[in-house]
Amino acid sequence: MGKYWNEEIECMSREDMKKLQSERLAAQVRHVWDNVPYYRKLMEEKGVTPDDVNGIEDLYKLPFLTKADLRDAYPYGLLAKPLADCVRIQSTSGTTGKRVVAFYTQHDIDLWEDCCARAITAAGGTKEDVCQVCYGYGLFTGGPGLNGGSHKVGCLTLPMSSGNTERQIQFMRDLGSTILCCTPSYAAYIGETLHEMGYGPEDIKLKAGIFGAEPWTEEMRHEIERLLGIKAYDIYGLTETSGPGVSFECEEQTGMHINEDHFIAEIIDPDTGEVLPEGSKGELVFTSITKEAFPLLRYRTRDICVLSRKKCSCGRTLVKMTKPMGRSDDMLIIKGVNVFPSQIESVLLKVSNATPNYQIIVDRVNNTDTFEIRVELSDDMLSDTIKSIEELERKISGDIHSILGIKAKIRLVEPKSIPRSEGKAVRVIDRRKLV
Ligand code: DLL
Repeated sequence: MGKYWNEEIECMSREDMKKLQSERLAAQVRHVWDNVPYYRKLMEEKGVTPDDVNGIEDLYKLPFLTKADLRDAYPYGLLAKPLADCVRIQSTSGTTGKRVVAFYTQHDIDLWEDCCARAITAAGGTKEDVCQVCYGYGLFTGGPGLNGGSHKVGCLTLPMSSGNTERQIQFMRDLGSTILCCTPSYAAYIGETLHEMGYGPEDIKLKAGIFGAEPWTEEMRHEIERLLGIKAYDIYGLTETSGPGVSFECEEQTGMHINEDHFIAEIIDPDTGEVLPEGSKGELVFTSITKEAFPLLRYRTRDICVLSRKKCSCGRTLVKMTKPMGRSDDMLIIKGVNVFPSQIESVLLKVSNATPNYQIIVDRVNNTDTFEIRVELSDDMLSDTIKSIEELERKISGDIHSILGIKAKIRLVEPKSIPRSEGKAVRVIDRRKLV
């Protein structure tokens, strides 16, 4: 096996790629028109039919799809295949409606895993490798996606999931793991723990890591590379478009190649929706042209980045995206989990004696996210015993954990102690420097 997983596609000429995308787009538009009443309605509202979309030059005619549409159509409204043909769901954290539930046929799983296999190959992976996957398994797409990609490449796959870091290191040493897949913050934590246990890069066989699902800086890349003695590659994706593997980094480490045979990328102005020329910074929009069960057209990711077609030294011709430079909505990614302030608000509103005055404070200490929620007590709670205040803290903490799957430190504070704002409330203080 060479340096590409699928050389024909990854190094395809622009002309051939456009032709392939155009054919697939036209077929995909017809597929959703025929099978998804929700799409048909959106298209009718915009006065466009499948006959109007013959190639990628017609893409702009299609309506955008947003998270709000996913919410409206939850859970089955965007399904384009009979449920009997679907074999899997994956999902993001969150309460009903905020949660994204994506459906896959076996064909969709194969394509997704193929995208992950490209990423692993680009990081130097072959069937000789031992690939330790420490992304979460379960509803989160990280574990299942990289696990499937690793199988395809033929690596010996260690389906570790996250947590129990000393055991991770023990397996890494005993089984000679050569590739590590996890969030960048967990990679840094594994690196620190390795050193705390008295080992260094010379005591492990790791050569590469494939890290994504959350923003990370070049400084963090260098730190992880130093701690673990590896080359660290970025990988990007989102549940809505299948999961990790929408784009991946090559050895040049200057952005992620988008798997354009499956996803057409556009950059738009987040305020006006206008399509921006190549090289502009704006919101990334994806159209999935090969997925059967949950094919999103012109899906607004809310991730802000830049696309580039500058020639890459790796030989791939797939367009590259920069690391996401921020979001055009208020979503935070804390410990790899997508968190909307409104999810926290909905928990507080259900808990009596807490007020909906709150502030989320996020920081990164030793490469690990910290997550604190300050909540104002109501006046009548002030006279309560410490015991009942502690109980309230525990209740909020438990509810947040069950919705988001991560723990927050809850601090109950005096009434009126959270600064009031004259405009939009400042709900989030993010002290991490991620870009
Ligand atoms: O995070 C899928 C994934 C798993 C990607 C494993 C890479 C590795 P979601 O939980 O739906 O899916 O979150 C998607 O995470 O819109 C970005 O804002 C952010 N994100 C994903 N990858 C990166 C990255 C998975 N490499 C959201 N750098 C996306 C920065 C990333 N942000």
